[in-house]
Amino acid sequence: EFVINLLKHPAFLNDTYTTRFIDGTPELFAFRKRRDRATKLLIYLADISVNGHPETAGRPRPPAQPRLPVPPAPQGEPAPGTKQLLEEQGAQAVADWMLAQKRLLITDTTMRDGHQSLLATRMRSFDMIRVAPSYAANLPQLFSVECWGGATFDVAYRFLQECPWQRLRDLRAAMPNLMTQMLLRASNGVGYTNYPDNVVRAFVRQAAETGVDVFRVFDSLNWTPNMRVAMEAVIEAGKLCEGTICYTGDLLDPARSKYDLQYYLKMARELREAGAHVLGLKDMAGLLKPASASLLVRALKEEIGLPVHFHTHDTGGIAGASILAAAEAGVDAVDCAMDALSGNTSQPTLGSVVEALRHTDRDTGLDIGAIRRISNYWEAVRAQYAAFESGLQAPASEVWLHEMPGGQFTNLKAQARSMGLEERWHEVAQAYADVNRMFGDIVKVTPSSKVVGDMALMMVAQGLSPAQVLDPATEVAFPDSVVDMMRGNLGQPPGGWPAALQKKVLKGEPALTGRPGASLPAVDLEAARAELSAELEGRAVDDEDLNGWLMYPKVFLDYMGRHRLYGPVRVLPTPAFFYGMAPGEAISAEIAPGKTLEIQLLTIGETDEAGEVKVFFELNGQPRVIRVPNRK
Ligand code: BTN
Ligand code: 3PY
Ligand code: ZN
Repeated sequence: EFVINLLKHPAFLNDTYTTRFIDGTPELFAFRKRRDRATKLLIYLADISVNGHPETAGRPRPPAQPRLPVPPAPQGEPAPGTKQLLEEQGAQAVADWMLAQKRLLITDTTMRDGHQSLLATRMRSFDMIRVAPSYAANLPQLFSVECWGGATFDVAYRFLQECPWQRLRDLRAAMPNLMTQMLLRASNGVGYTNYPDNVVRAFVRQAAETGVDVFRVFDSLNWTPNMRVAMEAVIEAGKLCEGTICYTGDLLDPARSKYDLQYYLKMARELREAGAHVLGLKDMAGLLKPASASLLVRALKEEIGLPVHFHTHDTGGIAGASILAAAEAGVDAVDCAMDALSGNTSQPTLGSVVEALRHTDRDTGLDIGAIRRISNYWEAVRAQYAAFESGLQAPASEVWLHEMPGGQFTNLKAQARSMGLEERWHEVAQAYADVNRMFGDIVKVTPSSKVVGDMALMMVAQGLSPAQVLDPATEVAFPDSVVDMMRGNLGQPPGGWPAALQKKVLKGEPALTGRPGASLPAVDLEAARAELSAELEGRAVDDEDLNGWLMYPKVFLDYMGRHRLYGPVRVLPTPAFFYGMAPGEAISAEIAPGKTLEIQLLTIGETDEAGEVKVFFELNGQPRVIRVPNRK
């Protein structure tokens, strides 16, 4: 039986402060008032039903008669899995066990990279937590479930109005036999720039305590000195440290010799020396072709001796072949996404990899029927997120031109759309490739990929050619992120930054060549806690909130402000959260274990002279009227 901790912050009933967000809304909300959680949810539902959700306006809508997502029934109690091995014997034992397996081990990425790469990271905890018990009971042979980190952390606070820590805690509890996995950007934490060492350490400690078992640690420039603080913290916490190589370039192309086999082997040795239990091979853009996968995996297995865990994206349409080549070459584990959230910029198709290896010596041992039933659930979930689909219709070999990470592709496309550049997408792709060359051919993965994307969009928007950017006589207003990276604030690429461009960007200012964390002063964590508590008008600040605020101060405070106003919106079903309710519609929302609200929207009134609308509900059988401003 799984107790899902649905309410982490019951103390929020104590309503005493307002925020910038509320400042931006009409007078109705501009006074301080104590309201109970149910009323807050009704205010949210009334507001969205009248005004729509800002994120779904003008976007495609789910089908009118959608199939409801019903998670498959858990078949019996969850059998012991990798989580028990980790708890009972430790991280090294997990690595040894991996090496001893004949079968190909599989990580399911649906709850992290799958939706990050297909649905702009917008999947809500509600849809994950419901199916997690089915994973535990029906797929106990999974190596791990990637469900945290990367972009999910700030998107949870920023766009989904939910606490990422609570998501982790709830998933952890619902899958007691499976290792949870996160993506950690080393010194960049789950953010976009380097943080002080003690902030990185505190974050890792908290993530381990709240529920992460496997940490995939990478650096956006493949600079191992910048990975050690995070890796050491993982090891100290007793969790599995996957020291990770990001793959870029083309292993077999003599013209791209910067990233040749020796480059990867050298990095792998450094990661082993830094204490990695497992070697991650992260092909974030999906560039590793089958023949290269075979060569690289074989070499890493022979020379390094650590288990190898391969991650790729199907943007070019042949990543399944790379997975099978890697499996043939002896890779220990691979990442796949459940069928309904796989393919294109996401991971290769989990069920198809399982089928391809059935009755071979790398048979995964996973139950294909269980996979299909879970995928059917995800298919119905995905339909509810129609607003966040990228519109990408097919895989494309263009990925080998631009080399954009799968997790960035749809995002950059949305950014291009918002700048009116969607029709010029192929120019953006070419500019992205040009910027990479100007920057010296770098690893492009968050956050370095964002810098390249910012620069590419700027060049297309302003009609700047690479020659103009490089010309010392042409004035160029570089994006802040470019200046920051050239200052050395993300660390050093192999061979340093191209000197002439760096000089132009920095206008003669000096650049850092050491590790940023070595010169960033440590944050006094208790003073920070006191400062945050003061910002929250004296509310007690726990370690999770403190770590959230240290990563994203403004995003966190905005989240807290909205939480005060709207309450625990994460308990709302996804269609109600994104589209509100239609007259006559009814939903249930479990605001605490065993405490369920039955909410029916009866009618929406006319807008009065004050510009307000009365929305009539029935809450647990009792009539309730909520007034909200009509902002349309
Ligand atoms: C977001 O910040 O976009 C997600 C949280 C929900 C914000 C609510 S939706 C109704 C109201 N109108 C807005 O523009 N924002 C809030
Ligand atoms: C992230 O850092 O969010 C990524 O997915 C990188 O691939
Ligand atoms: Zn990825």
